[in-house]
Amino acid sequence: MADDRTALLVVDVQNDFCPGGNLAVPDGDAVVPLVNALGRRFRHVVLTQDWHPAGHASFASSHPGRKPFGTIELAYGPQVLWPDHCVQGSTGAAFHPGLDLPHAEAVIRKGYRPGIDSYSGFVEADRRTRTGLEGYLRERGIAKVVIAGLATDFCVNWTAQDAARAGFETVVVEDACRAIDLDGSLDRAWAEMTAAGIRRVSAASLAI
Ligand code: VGL
Ligand code: ZN
Repeated sequence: MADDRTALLVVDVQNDFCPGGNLAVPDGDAVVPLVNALGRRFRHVVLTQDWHPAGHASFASSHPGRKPFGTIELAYGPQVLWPDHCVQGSTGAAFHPGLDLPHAEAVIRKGYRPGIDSYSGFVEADRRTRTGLEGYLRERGIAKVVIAGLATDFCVNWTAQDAARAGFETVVVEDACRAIDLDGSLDRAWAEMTAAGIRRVSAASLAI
């Protein structure tokens, strides 16, 4: 059992990121049993939830003539355009029905400002707007975060990097994550996470 200063951070295990969803991550639902089993090893579990208003700036449909998976320039920099996904209150935005984490203590929603995306659970894509997660974890006395969920190369990667940057000991459980893998983004994500001192483990080898 993990100690009181360690939290499991479950990133975006939502219907739209699972097969049949609007932005399905290949094999995304395969993380559900692993995340559930991991959850039983932690006293403290926190979830993130991608939570966009209709017409969000990250949706290709909000930019006439643009297609999903292209890139545009927004005020804060380049933005990948996605299919409409995780619209507030929709079934797609709901957690996967198989997720079984009744003791989860907080849900941090992100990406709810119409003009700002947020892959990270900590800081939105403008790199200024904070979700409150860092303050929440600090106030709770958390020093170490173990991260699992979707997608490895986007929300898991950005969340892990911001966790490490904020000074949390950061571990990513590789087999409890699945990737979108857009133009080599998965290899890049692991290179970035490794360079940031983030530990990459399997659920079986995780020592907590
Ligand atoms: C995500 C793309 C857009 C993710 C969220 O959870 O990785 N990816 N919104
Ligand atoms: Zn999103």
